[in-house]
Amino acid sequence: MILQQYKIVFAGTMGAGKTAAIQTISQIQVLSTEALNTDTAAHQKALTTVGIDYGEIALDEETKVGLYGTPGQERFNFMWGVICKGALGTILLIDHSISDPIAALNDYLSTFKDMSENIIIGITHVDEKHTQSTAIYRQWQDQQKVSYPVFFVDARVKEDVLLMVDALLANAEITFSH
Ligand SMILES: Nc1nc2c(ncn2[C@@H]2O[C@H](COP(=O)(O)OP(=O)(O)OP(=O)(O)O)[C@@H](O)[C@H]2O)c(=O)[nH]1
Ligand SMILES: [Mg+2]
Repeated sequence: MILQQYKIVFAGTMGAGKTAAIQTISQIQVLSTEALNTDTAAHQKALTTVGIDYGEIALDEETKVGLYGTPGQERFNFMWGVICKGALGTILLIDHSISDPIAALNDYLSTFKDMSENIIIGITHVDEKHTQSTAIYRQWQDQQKVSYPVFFVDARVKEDVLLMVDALLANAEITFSH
């Protein structure tokens, strides 16, 4: 019997792996709203989320987590607040392979911190060839007034995504239990 249902949100840059992350861990068939990508200047990929992704994972017999994916493109930012309502927290995914991931991180974080109190950051696409080192995130962390956990993950790898979900839920318990 399900006694508790939580909601968590996957947000972040276009192509970072929000839809992939939900597909990787969901125990139900993921409901996706992907359409042909017309913004190939922003990203080359064929499909992009234009509405919402929805998946589910059971933590135990009594606890279910709803997994909500946002569209990455800024033109859909009016939907972000709606999707974040009532969520335990947000996993912010940033694609390391884009030209300025730190600018993107600052940009998305400044928007999402007003909609979500509990945020953790996942840096994706670190397996690809890059000109920039991952040390930029350590430097970024050192400059923040609030400390945000940063994970280097591959959204296609189940253990990586589960690690972030666990971290977000653990953080939520700390944030919400008092
Ligand atoms: N090489 C590599 N590919 C990844 C990684 N994470 C995700 N991908 C792939 O990147 C592509 C884009 O991922 P999506 O899940 O569509 O990205 P999204 O964040 O949902 O993008 P939008 O819906 O357009 O905002 C997919 O082919 C994923 O399988 C990663 O860490 N490394
Ligand atoms: Mg998507």
